[in-house]
Amino acid sequence: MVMSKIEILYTKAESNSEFVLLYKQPSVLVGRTDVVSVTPWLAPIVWVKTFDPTLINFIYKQQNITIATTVFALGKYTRFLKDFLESAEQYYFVGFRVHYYLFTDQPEAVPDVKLSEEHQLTVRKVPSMDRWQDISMGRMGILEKLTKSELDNDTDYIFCLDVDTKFYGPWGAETLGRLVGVIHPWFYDYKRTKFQYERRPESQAFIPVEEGDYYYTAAAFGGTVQEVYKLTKTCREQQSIDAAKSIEAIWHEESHLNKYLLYNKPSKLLSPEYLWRHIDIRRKHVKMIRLSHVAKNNAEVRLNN
Ligand code: UD2
Repeated sequence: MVMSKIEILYTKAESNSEFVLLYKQPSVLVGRTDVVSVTPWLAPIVWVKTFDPTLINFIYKQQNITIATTVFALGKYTRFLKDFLESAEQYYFVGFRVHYYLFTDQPEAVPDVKLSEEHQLTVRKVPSMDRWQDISMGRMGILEKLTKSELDNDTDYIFCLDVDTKFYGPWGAETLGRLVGVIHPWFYDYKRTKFQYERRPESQAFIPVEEGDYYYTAAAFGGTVQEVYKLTKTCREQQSIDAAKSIEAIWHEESHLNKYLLYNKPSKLLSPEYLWRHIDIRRKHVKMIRLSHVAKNNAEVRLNN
């Protein structure tokens, strides 16, 4: 049989009435070589053309999974919700069960976006806060509570995403894993000594200059519900210890996330395709932009500076 494009055929074989699965043969010799697609601890780093999306989505489809997805929009950040949700409906886990949990201080400002049949949205009201840093860090405690006991029983995986983002390409089952980190779009080609980890030993987020694997973004992370519970609980606890000592890590919860992922290695890493700088910025290794930050004027959109 000649296949003009990669396709999955799930049919009854004529010979023995067993089901067969047909798709392009994988190769051990031919594949993408311009980027590294595995970590030193053998976790995949996901880039376009290192996997077959049709095949992966097909495999996970059999498992009837649900993916919780959290997003926070407080203060003026509610303005990002429309683009975020509309673009997610176009590209994010299309055909899979997704339950968005949207945390906001203004439920009345949540736009009415038409969701596909498999996707649902729950809006949860949270108190307003005065400092954007507290909003950003406070997410860890709210996510800890959510993942501990407040999710639907059938939830398998969860992703936690920044709201000032927009999808431009498919984000599917290739991103699923036990503990998933996303490589930060600004630092992926930096030496570890230049990563903006917290360098003050007094902080719980401290990472010595000679340590570090990658610099991960806090704008997107995920995994199984149990793993994300452990991650968010630890980060919340570490932030509280710092607060009691009047220390705030350089990049807030992102610094604590980086500390956690250094000593609790992610089982899968997503390349900067999965959280890019801006749709108009291009770099040769990033051949597809799936989710990107949108431009924002921090001074105008934040409550404080
Ligand atoms: C970086 C991180 C972000 C977070 C922050 C902490 C990247 C790409 N992003 O982004 O994840 O770690 O640094 O320093 O690494 N929010 C509101 N209302 C506000 C302020 C924030 O809802 O008034 C929420 C919202 O979901 C937003 C998130 O908090 O997406 C992070 O805030 P940010 O996007 O302003 O942080 P930023 O761009 O410095």
